[in-house]
Amino acid sequence: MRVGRRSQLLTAVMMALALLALPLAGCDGEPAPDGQTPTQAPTATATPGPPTPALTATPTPSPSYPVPADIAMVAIPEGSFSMGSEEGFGCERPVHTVSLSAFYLAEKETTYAQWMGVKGWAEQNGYTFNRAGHMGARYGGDPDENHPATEMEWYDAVLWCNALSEIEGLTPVYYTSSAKNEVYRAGRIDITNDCVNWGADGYRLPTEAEWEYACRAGTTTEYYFGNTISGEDANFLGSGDPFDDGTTPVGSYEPNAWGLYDMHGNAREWCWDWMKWHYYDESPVSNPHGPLEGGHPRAYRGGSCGSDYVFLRSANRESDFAYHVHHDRGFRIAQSCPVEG
Ligand SMILES: [Ca+2]
Ligand SMILES: [Ca+2]
Repeated sequence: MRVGRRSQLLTAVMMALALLALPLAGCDGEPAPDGQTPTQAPTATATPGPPTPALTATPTPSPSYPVPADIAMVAIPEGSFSMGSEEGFGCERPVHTVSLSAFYLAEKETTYAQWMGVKGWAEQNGYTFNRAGHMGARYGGDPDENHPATEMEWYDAVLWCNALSEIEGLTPVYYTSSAKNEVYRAGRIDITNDCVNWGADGYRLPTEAEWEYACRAGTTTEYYFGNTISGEDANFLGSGDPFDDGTTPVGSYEPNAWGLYDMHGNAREWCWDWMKWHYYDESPVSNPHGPLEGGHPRAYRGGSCGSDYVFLRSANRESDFAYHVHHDRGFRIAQSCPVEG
């Protein structure tokens, strides 16, 4: 009898361990954020400990996210605006005129559900991401899949744009070299402006100029709703929302005049440009794409749920190395308009 009961126990333990190992298999090869290695499942020959709830608990399967059917894009009109601020940090000066062609910008930050849907397809189709990404901010509240995706490198945001382009049968924007004969699908490549097909109909990150122009939506004040900010306007550090210092679901606050949500706060947003402190001294007037030479961190905009409100200003510029992740940094996508003629 004792042998029989022990055999039954071992069988149950092995079945439970096999079930436990399933989610790990689904994460095969994905480094966890911050370089953590997923915990290895114990082997079936390990000495079984006392019976645990795992023997009877129903394992939660890894959620499967479909490819997003439609990501709402807002048509941003061509026009000129005064970029920068004389009141802000030195990198925001001088205020200078910039003219932009019409383009599209995503109505909202990329959500975790969208991130996972595209990434899942991409990993079955030749893409390799550097990070897994994360559901909302790591600190504060209890985020769900409608929170912004966070914890992706700049490289990953660019790869994701290319993957979405390929899903939709559009021409990818980013290539591994200036020859533009190989679509950028893996790794960390410090692609330059001449590796970009700016006229392609695929998805891309906005430039800093596009981002600020779209955020302002015709306003010249510090924020698109005026010169002061409250917790009613946006999600920033200490703003009083239910998620405390974490992200809120995308689109939780009033949009700007052009219908764009969360341009101030929630997730910080990667832009295309290399961040050069004095770039505004040399920026071209028409469709600036940032410095031509590398060796700079990449720009991101808008501040976040973890930012003091001063970092949410329309003109505020921040930057980080392309291989870094931040617990409340994500992105939103842009798309060039077809060039007529
Ligand atoms: Ca907040
Ligand atoms: Ca944002």
